Amino acid sequence: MDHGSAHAAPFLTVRDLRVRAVNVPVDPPLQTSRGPFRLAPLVLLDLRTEEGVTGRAYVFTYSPAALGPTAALAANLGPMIAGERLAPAALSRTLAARFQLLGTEGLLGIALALLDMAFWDAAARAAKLPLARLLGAAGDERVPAYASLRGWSAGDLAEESGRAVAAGFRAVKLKFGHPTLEAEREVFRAVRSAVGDGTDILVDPNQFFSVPEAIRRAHHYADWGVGWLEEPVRAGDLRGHAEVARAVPRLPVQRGENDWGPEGIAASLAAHASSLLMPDAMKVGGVSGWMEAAALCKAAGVPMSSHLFIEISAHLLAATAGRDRLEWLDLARPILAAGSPGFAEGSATPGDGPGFGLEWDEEAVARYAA
Ligand code: SMN
Ligand code: MG
Repeated sequence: MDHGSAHAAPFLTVRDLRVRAVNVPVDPPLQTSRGPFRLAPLVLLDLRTEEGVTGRAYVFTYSPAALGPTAALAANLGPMIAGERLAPAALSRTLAARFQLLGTEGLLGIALALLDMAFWDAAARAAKLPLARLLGAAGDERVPAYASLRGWSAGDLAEESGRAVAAGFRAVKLKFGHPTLEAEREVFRAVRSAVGDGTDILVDPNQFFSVPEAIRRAHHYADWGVGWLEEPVRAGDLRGHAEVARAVPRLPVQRGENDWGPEGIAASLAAHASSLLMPDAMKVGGVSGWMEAAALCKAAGVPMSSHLFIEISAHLLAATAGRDRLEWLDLARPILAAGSPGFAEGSATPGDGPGFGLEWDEEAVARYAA
């Protein structure tokens, strides 16, 4: 029997990094209980190899104040890996180990995740495989997606949610954390009347409440039929999340977007902080961190959703055994010429090109250069 070549394909070799910083308009602005996002500060990476394959990825630094420092950190990593063979998980581990004493959370963690995502993109492109297939998926998986809405008022959200359902979404997420429960009841009723009973309505107060207030409101949310309550209290308060989850078992508590690495996900699981988890592809440590976290969630029986980063998250969730839902909040679209997931009948599908398919819209990148 012909076993094909007895030798594996040769590794790519890292040449250098092209790092660019952009402030992309968020239009319409994304409203949260912590204030509006009118700009999405993104660091774009082209990881170039001696073999001519380029891996592409981006990260979101939340604040323009963090944009320059994160871009500088990413650029500083280039000379540390130039000439190295590009084995994605191994190279990420080796690089992270160089910062054991500094610690790999915060902006350095974001820069390391940026490189990890680009490593895996380059490896998949070289293998001529979509990232999902390189990770073992069939590649044609359909990942249920929800529309993460940007509005704040009852009127705006009723209109926005109606458009989302008309576009095919079967679930929407509202930013909550209004000063009064009455205001949230008004918002919920307006959205419910806009989307009908067949659409899940999820809510995300972005860490707005104290534990007692979160429990008080959660009882009402459960009566309304809210699909999940995301980050009701301070993100790092695992015990507080667990208290809310225990107090109102009818209402699934969701968290995870602010957990650093698989270690952060492991801590949440150990604390039984929530019945659902949604790691952020960036903060969890890129593809390598995601796959480790996915194994933890699967073993614990906790369904796993994504946070932002729709392009790579479609591939990651396709390859995630215990997947739940993809958050569709498309911040990078203004600077992309390609790479958006497919969407049909309420589900996202990973692109079928090599890697996870990002191509920059160079004219837009120049326009929004920081
Ligand atoms: C969110 C995250 C990042 C920026 C704005 C809003 C929100 C979400 O927590 O889950 O999308
Ligand atoms: Mg959130």
